[in-house]
Amino acid sequence: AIDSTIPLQSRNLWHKHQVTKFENAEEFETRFINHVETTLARSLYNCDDFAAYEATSSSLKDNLVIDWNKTQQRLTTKDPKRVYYMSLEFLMGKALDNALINMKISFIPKNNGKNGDSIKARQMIKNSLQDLGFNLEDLLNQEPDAALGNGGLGRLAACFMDSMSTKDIPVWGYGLRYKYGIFAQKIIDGYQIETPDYWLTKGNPWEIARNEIQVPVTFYGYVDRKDGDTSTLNPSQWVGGERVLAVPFDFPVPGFNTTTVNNLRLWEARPTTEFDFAKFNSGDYRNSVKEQQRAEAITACLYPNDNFLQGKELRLKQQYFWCAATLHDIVRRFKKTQRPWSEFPDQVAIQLNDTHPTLAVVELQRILIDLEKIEWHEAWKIVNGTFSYTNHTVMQEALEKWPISLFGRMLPRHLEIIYDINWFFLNQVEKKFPKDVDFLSRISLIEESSPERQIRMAYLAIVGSHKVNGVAELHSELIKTTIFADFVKFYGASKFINVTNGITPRRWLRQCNPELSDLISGTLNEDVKEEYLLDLPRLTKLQDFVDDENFQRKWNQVKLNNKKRLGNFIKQQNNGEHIINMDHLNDTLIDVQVKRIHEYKRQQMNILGVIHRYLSMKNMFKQGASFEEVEKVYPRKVSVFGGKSAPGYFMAKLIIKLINAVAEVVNRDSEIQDLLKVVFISNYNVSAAEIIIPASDISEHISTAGTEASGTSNMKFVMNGGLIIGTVDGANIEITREIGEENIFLFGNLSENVQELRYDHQFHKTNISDNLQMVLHELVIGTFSEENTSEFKPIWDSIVQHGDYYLVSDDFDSYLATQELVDKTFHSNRTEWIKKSIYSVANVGFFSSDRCIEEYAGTIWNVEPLTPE
Ligand code: B1H
Ligand code: IMP
Repeated sequence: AIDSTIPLQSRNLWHKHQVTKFENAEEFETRFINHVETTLARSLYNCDDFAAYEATSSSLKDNLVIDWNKTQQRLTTKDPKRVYYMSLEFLMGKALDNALINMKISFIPKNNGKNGDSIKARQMIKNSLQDLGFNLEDLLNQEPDAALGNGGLGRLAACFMDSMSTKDIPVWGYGLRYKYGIFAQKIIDGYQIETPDYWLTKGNPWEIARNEIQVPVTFYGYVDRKDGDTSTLNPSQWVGGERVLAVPFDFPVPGFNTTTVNNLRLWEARPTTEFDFAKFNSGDYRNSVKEQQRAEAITACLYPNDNFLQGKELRLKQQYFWCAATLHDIVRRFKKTQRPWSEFPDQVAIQLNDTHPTLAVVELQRILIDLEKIEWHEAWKIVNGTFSYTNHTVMQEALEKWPISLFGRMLPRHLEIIYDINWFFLNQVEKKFPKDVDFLSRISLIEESSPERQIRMAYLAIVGSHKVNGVAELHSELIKTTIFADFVKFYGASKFINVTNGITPRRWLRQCNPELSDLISGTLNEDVKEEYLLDLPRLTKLQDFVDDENFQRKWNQVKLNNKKRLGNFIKQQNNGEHIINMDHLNDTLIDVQVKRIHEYKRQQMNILGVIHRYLSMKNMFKQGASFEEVEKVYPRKVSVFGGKSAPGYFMAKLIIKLINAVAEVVNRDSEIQDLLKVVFISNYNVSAAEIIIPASDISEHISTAGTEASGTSNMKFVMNGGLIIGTVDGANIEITREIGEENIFLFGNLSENVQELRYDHQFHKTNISDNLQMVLHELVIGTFSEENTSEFKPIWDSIVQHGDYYLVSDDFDSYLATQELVDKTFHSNRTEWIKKSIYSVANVGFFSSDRCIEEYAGTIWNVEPLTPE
């Protein structure tokens, strides 16, 4: 075969033996046993749960790969415009259950299936596994989470991949295949301890290693220019020093109820050279493998920071490695079509998920001018038409900047190109705003800071893109008026748009909450097809059932069952001991705050609120109140926390310790009994979220106004029938608009007041209310830190002494008042509560990531679905 395609005369044979998908139980069972015997080299005598998980996954993957091939062939033949979604994080979670749910098959049942009868793929496989001697749920638990991300940003990328496949959008996701994902969190003596997450220990049946593809990537070195050629605008040769190889691993991403299967391509770094035998033989063992390890280090670890820039050299190396390999692949694919370069932006849309992939802008410009010899401005027009950038945060400490010296050493040619981009850009600015030196220096891609000049990656991303978007309405307004205001002044406002985030209802309703989704599909008469999962606004029909008592009862029962599931999960984490009273679940308010631990997300305010409740209860007891009397004022409540702190984030780690210390005191207080419990769930991740979220009665989204760009778990909780307490921030605002303000508990200062309040704190002492005073006092007398009374002093300091940047003192009293209202609503009028819950779910449709993807496709990418025939 020439050119790796099969000659025409041989193709009939290929077609005759075409590989087919399994389409019923028997075929699945055959495939399963096949994989056990051949892929795994095992048999019915040594097939444990893990082997069965692998065989099931491999069987399903076979089906997906067949559709994957068809999807890719269709793309090659039709050659429509494709989207490339570049993200350094993809928090995919588990793949098996998701594949079972998304697979487009309604099978004929195995026994006495009547004509027209059908059964969903998941149920069929569950039954088959039962017959083969396995329990599906146990097999699902065998799979480690693919946790290649920190939090919202990474999970958003995963939801988008699901929606793009579901909506038949031609997309390739590109990222890195970290050997270690986000660390696993252990809590020891109340402190967070990080342990490595080596998720590939037992292999990964969901990936396809493309060992035969090896893309060389270089770093460091110097720029070689012909004698006398001084212009950096002319084609120049970058002679790299260090050289590594990028090898892709492909992950099929199935859509729901479609045969479109898109690709997520994650790169792994490999050494180019064999290890050095000479050094090895001379006894220099350590240095003999050094170069190899240096290469492998590039994709070894995910950086575990959320909303924070660490600025390490290895991180920049990761970014360039990934951008170079990805651009190489995209350009190769484009060149296969032999179209003229001017058509590149009509064929390729590259979305930058935050500034992490901004080097791709520079790399494409370099490819065009240095390798393809295209004139600078022509090249830049192509680049600008190709890229678009999503901003996810306005927090200063998260905005990427790279020191010139580090950058220039690693990527000398790229630095020249950035200077040239900046030069042309500032020229245009100067033309529009002549002689405004201050403006020029503010808007420059280079920050003239001490000790050293830095490249502002967000500015580079803006200049290199044709569209910039924020992730919720308030956030998109804020970027226009604060961090990017100068760019709005220069470009006008139309370059900056909003696309409010969304989540996939397949994972965040169907998969995590089977009982609720069954109740919904039954009620909507969509038992088999579950069309609402493709068209979430259909949920509004649930409004017709808000007053139906029978429906309300069922709705409440589902929540109760999910609370039981959570109770058992917590028991498991606590070595079999129940913290929660399982007999009282229906009248226990489960209050949840699970997300990355960050001062701006204000877990500290939550735990201070818990302490306030505890102290008030103790006071009542002290004054002679009976248990029943206390219960009347402070009915049963469990405060659930969960989340990881960045390993180097002192305050976040201290907040974790405080939560655990409070839990320690409260949970063993015999007077309080089960009226109040505090639980810190360790190692919060996607799989834990799937258990926690469906169980919550109320969840907390209480960031300082203006700091949380969007939040996406707020949407997940609402989708699962939980109410929320929140500040007027991020997507909380649009959630309020969609579900109605009577169905959400909002409190606190508005973002337009934040600046002024912070300013005030700088000049006047923080105004501490009596409530807050009472709580803070306990922090510094050692109520929760007997051994080291000053342990929590830094939390006290940050509020009282250091200007209370996150405005806990300004919001605390209204937070407490709102909590009181929550209690009252839950305990004194449960029917009202249930109605709010139903009403909220009925109106959550807007937050499907399908809607989001349609907005991106229409307003930014200009791509259309490629529907399978
Ligand atoms: C979000 C990040 C982030 N915003 C830097 N920014 C990172 C920034 O490793 N880094 O350097 C990692 C992550 N993550 C989150 O994005 C926002 O805080 C959420 O509000 C938002 O919902 C989410 C998705 O848009
Ligand atoms: P790539 O775009 O070259 O990376 O190819 C991606 C996938 O598209 C391949 O693995 C094939 O499944 C499919 N593909 C590539 N080239 C062809 C072709 O010429 N005909 C049909 N399918 C193709």
